[in-house]
Amino acid sequence: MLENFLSQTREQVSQNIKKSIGNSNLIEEAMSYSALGDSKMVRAALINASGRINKKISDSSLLTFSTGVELIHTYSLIHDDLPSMDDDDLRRGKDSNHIKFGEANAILAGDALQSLAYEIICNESSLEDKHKIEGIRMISKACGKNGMVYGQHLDINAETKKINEQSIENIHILKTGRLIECSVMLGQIGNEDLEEKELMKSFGNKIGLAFQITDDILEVTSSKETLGKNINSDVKNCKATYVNILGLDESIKKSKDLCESAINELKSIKSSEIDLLIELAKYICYREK
Ligand code: GRG
Repeated sequence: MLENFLSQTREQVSQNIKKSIGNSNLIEEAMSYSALGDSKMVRAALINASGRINKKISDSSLLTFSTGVELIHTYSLIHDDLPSMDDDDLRRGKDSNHIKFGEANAILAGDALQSLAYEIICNESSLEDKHKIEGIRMISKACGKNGMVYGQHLDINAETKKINEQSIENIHILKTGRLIECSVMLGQIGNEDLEEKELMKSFGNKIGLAFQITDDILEVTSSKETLGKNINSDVKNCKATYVNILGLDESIKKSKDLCESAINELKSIKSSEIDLLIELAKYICYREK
C-alpha cells in the first residue's frame, strides 16, 4: 500500500514541478535540476495522506501544496549545500546545485524555488482565498526567522560547541520538524474538527523530530551510495547531532519512542484513512535512506 502511494505521489508532484518551473532559461534549468532530483518526497506524501483524513480539501489543492512544499524543501537543500553553509558537493546522488551551476546561480535558483512555491498556491483555483492565506501563512512561519531558517542559524552556531539534549532537540524541531509538521497541517486546511486537528499537529510535531533523529542515525549507519549525499558531512562540519550527544542506541530508542507515540496519537482519530499515515510514520522512523 505505502509503496504504491509513495510512487504515485512522487510521479504526480514531479510532473507538476516540471510544468510549474518550465525550461526557458538557465535559472529554470538549475531549479529543475535539483527539484526533479531523486527525492523521497516525504513532505508531499504527508500532505496527501493527511488530506485523505480531511474531507474538505480537493485533490488539486493537495497537489499544489505538495508541490509548493517540495519546492521550498529543495531550496533549503540547495542553500544548505553552499560553501558558506555545509559545503557539500553531493545531493540526491549527483553534483550539488552550486557545483553544477556555480554559486551565484545556485543561490538564485533556491530563491526562485521559494517564490514559485507561493506563486503556485496563489494560482490554485480550487482553494478559497482564506485557505490560500492560511496555507501561505503556515509555510512562511514554518520556514522563516522563527522556524527553519532560525534552526539553520542555531545549527551553524552550535558547530564545535558542546550542547545538551534540549538544545539539539530545539535545533532539530526548528530546522527540520517545523516544515514536516506544517506539511501534515496543510492537509488539514478546511477541516472544522479542532480536536482532530490538534491530534494531527501533535503527530506532525513528533514525526518531524523523529525524521531528523533518523537522519542523524543514517549519517553513521548508512553509506554515501545509499543516501546520495556525503556521510561525513556532520563530522567535517563538527555538527552537533543526536548520535554524538546521546549515542547511537539512545538515538534509535528516541526515534522509535517518538514514532510509537505519534502513532498512538493518530489512533484516537475515527477514520479508516489513518492507516496510510501510520505506515508513513513507520517509514520515516525506520527508513534506510
Ligand atoms: C536561507 C540562506 C538560507 C539558507 C537556508 C534553512 C536552510 C538553509 C536549510 C534547511 C536546513 C536543512 C537542510 C535541514 C535538513 C533537513 C533534512 C534532513 C533534509 C533531507 O531531507 P530528505 O531526506 O531529502 O527528505 P530528499 O532528498 O529525500 O527530499
